[in-house]
Amino acid sequence: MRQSTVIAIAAVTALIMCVAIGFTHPTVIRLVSDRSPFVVFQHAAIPHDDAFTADLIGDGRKESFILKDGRLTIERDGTAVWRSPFDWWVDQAVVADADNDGSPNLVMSVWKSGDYGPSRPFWVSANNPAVKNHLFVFKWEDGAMQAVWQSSNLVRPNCSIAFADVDNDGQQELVVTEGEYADSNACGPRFLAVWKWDEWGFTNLWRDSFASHLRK
Ligand SMILES: [Ca+2]
Ligand SMILES: [Ca+2]
Repeated sequence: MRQSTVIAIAAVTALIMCVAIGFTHPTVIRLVSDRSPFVVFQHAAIPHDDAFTADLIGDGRKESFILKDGRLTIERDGTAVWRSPFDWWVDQAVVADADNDGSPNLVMSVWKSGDYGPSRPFWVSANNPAVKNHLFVFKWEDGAMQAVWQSSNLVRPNCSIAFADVDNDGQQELVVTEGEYADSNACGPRFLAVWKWDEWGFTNLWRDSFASHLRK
């Protein structure tokens, strides 16, 4: 999708779950772009902990996804079928068809490094340059979780991730707010960006300052 294609779309809506520390009540902020067709509703300031259901396995039954203290647990009938590794801090998890192959993916925003312990929140190591944000794409296949794609250190951390068909082409795009590693304790959104799966990994389609698209 090129910028010209994006501009041609009349109105598009996406949901962004913006993760911010220190807030307990979600705030709905309408983001309207003057320079792009993206109309984004930001469900801001949710706690890191989260719980939702989705059918990742693809058999028509929904699994439970419980994100607590940086670890994601997937349960089925009350039994854990997968847990994120101890040395990941999972900031956010969503189930969406990230690679547009028709099957659901588990997509996680993960903070990790080689030198922080299994239970330490990422902000404790915020000054450690080795702690970086990653985007991981997995799928459930052959009875187990399989990695589809795992980013190296992201240039900018994702504060929030969401998938939506923002250009109405029938395929999902990844819509993110991006912060800066220098923002230590909370990932403050600096940029709004749209990415698309491109054979192997995501290609950036569009990025602009977050503030320029914010209108309460
Ligand atoms: Ca998929
Ligand atoms: Ca699309």
